[in-house]
Amino acid sequence: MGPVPVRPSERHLNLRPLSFKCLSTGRGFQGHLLVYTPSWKASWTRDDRSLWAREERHCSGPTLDMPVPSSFNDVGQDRQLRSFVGWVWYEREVTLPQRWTQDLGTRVVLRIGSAHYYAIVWVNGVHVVEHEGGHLPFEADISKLVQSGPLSSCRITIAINNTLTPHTLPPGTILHRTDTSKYPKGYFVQNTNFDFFNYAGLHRPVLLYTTPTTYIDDITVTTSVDQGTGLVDYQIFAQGSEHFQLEVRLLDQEGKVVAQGTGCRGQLQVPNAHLWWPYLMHEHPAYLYSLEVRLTTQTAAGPVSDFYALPVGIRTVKVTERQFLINGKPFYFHGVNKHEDADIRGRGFDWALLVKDFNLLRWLGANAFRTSHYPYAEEVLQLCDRYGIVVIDESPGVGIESRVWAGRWDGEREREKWLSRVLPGLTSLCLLPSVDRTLIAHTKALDPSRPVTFVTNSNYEADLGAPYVDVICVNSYYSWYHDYGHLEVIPLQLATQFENWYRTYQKPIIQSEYGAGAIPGFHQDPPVMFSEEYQKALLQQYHMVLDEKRKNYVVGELVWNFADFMTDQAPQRVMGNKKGIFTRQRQPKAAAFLLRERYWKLANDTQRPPAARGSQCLESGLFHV
Ligand code: BDP
Repeated sequence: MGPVPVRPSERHLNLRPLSFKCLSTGRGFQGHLLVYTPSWKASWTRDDRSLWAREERHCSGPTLDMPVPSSFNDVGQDRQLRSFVGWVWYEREVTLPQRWTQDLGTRVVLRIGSAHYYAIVWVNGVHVVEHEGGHLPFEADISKLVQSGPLSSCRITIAINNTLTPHTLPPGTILHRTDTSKYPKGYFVQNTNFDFFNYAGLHRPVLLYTTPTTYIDDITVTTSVDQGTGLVDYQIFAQGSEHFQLEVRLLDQEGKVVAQGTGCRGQLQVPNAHLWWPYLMHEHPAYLYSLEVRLTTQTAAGPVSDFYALPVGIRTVKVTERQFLINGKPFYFHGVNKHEDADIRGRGFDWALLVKDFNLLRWLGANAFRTSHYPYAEEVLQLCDRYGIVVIDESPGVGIESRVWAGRWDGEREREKWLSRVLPGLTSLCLLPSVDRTLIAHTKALDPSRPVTFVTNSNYEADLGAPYVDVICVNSYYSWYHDYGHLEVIPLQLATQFENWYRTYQKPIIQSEYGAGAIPGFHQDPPVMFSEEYQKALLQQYHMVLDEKRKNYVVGELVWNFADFMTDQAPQRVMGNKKGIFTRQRQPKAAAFLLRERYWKLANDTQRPPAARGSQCLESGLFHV
């Protein structure tokens, strides 16, 4: 087992997951998924982690029932569990189908959607993989382990450490309190430099699936358009053998094959392509083709296939000095910043919550959101493709301190390692002069078809990231974090903000955050801070300036925040951050109705397709007034 970099404490917590849930990976043919029913026991203890790896859990004390996916923090009644920092143990035993364990032509994979923050995984007591970073999936081929013995059962053990250090993403520090007149011996707290609760656990689905031993490992697709013909460039990465055939077909929404090819790399051409449009920009938005990839290998037992179907939207995204263009047409972002956050489940993935959030986005008329402050579950992005929502996808680099990361920037290997963790998004980074250029260049090399941005709070004169980005994203909290209560200064301050940034960089600007806290049910007129009226009035002051500047170079507005969310406890936070326009339970505050009216008006004014103008409210519910 490799070294574990984060070991602040000897505290351990043992959890049994409720169920490793499964979801469709899109695999047909030989792909199989196991869905497990709940079977578990639980409680927690401080204990030696080697006990679990040695199968001596009976010595480790009681364990606690634990659902997966979920954060562990809010499901219990124990105060220590809520703010626990250290190693947490998950385990469950599953029975595999016979073919999985006996057919050596089957590859069995354990996939973990996300484990926050550092994870070590064992299968049947054998260490299989370690992973750092709480927001991206990872997997391990466990075929050898489950196919080597007579057992058809498989014991999955996952140890997670949620400690954040100056070298994690996001970073944090452990503060040791050594004054024994105030704190017990060994007392420490986790300190963070960001404004959301450090939820931890198995946050996304954990699943087992199979492929043949020669399989499709990855598919990269980029699209462009040439005079109405959609161009779909694909690259397929296969593993397991060099002898295979690859067939590629592109199907439209009626299931008709519109283009096909062979081999690992190629271009499919689609005459009169249906383009993918954001849902308020076209009468038939979010059009997705299906790219079907079939890999076939000849074996002694006959041909064996692996198969994957990937939804593909054909679209182009470009930026000019004043505009953000989708398929060559100006796009204005009217949306929200979000968090993966809800009652009880914390940051745990939940389909019901996700679908509710998407219904609220449509109710609002929001056409975009930012995945503040980390990459979200892939199911979220897939739904955006299906609903026609534009995403600003953020890296987990919020709160990085330049001086700490500067020291880590030596050497090519270290740089590559760091980049791979910071990507796929590139926002909210406190960038260094040398790092930002390299990071942005690296991001663009990975995907030249997408613009790159960086969300800044800083002064236009002091900013180090703006020269290298395609779009400038600026946050400001006028009349909230200063000039408390003085809403009348917003128009002047905001107009000055935009003018300074545009004069300096001549790039399109998005107001990437603005907002005010409102405790639901608090009313005061004339408005005072924390009342619903103040939140509404502050947004209105911003809107006056946005309406003026969007005629020139402002290409979007994203309110902070979609919903109230949990933070660390602090005197300026009232059971979390209350800048949501919805409550944490997804009920509208007064500001939500204001934004709803505004966003539908913006949709009608700026993006409504000509054919739909004039009708008050289409059957499809796409356009409201
Ligand atoms: C912004 C941060 C965000 C905070 C917000 C606030 O990006 O994470 O929650 O301020 O203070 O600058 O509400």
